[in-house]
Amino acid sequence: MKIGIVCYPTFGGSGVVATELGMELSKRGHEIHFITYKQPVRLEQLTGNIKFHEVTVPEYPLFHFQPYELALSSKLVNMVKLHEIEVLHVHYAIPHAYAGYMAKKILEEEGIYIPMVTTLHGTDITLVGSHPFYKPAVTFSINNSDVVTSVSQSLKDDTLNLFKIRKEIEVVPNFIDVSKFKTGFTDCQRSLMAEEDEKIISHVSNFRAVKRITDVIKIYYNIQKTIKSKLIMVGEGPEKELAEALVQELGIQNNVIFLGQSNEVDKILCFSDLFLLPSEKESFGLAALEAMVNGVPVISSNSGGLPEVNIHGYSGYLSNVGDVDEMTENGIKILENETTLAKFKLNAREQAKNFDLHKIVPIYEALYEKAILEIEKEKEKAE
Ligand code: GMT
Repeated sequence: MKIGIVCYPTFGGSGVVATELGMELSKRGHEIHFITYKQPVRLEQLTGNIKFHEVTVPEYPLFHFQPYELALSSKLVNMVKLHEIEVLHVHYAIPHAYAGYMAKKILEEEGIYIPMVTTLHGTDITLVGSHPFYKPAVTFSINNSDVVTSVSQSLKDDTLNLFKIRKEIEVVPNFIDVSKFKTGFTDCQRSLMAEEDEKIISHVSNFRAVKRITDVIKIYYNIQKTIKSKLIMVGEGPEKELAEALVQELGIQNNVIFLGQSNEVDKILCFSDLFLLPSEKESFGLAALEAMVNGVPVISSNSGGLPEVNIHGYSGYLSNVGDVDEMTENGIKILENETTLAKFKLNAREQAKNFDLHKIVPIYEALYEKAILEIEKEKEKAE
């Protein structure tokens, strides 16, 4: 199949999932066209089978806001025609599903029928999408997609509660390439980060308020009173300065390392002993899955889709949002005993196997095939 993928090309989970999906689909023989404003960060290499088409928005002084959706719709129309793309897969409803729908309708005028698969990722529904400014457009785009998927049952439930949805929503969980982590990294240089008798605790996110990174610092502060350890913070975002200030205030600056944005998250996770994700909201928690596949147990909140990923008492523990004390206790429970830690590490990896890309990617392929067949019938009816 010739598949057009629209996503955010940045470090966010939705862009990562879209990129990994495109790369795997190309390995399975499909022709993939990424259509976005920048080459996705995890897109390792462009090949004969993976192409990147940049959406540019010409600056014009009259526009206070540059019309990205319009530029994206036009680019989609042009690329579908030029490369004979058969299906569009848009990740994140805003504004991708809206722009995709416009492209679909423009193409229809020319007798080209193309289905659009929309994947809902979380904040496009729970934080941004449900805002009155966007709600009518998001509702419309979801109802007018040919196929709608959500990355967890919890996100599906939220979507049905927040919007008037007529469309069936298929739950297709996020995934990870388990085989990539079979042997682990041989250059896992733990000694660069911590002393031999120290445990390593980590957190990876975009440091937005929803991630509650001050809770991460507080949990670590409490744990390090009992367990000799270091905290590695990976990412950039609006709450970073607040977290840095809290680290100073608590006097733990020698034990907390802010690494900034990294393309080598797996190298950090491979020597981590515990991963913290106390988010206010998390439709899935891809960061938790990335930790687990590296054999890192997860202390998380029980918000959104996290209970579908992290299993309480098995791959880690879950607590109510903001319950720093319980998260601390559970973290210590895992770290204080080497046998317990080894068991949780093993379990974390086992649990991650349920989300192996070889199980999930065929589900997307089947959805594309079904959508193409349906649109062909629609075209026949129209002719
Ligand atoms: O977590 C973020 O703020 C980024 C956001 C995104 O769209 O990139 O992540 C969302 O999508 C990820 C991939 O499906 C999920 O794993 C995250 O849980 C979800 N974030 C939230 O729901 C807050």
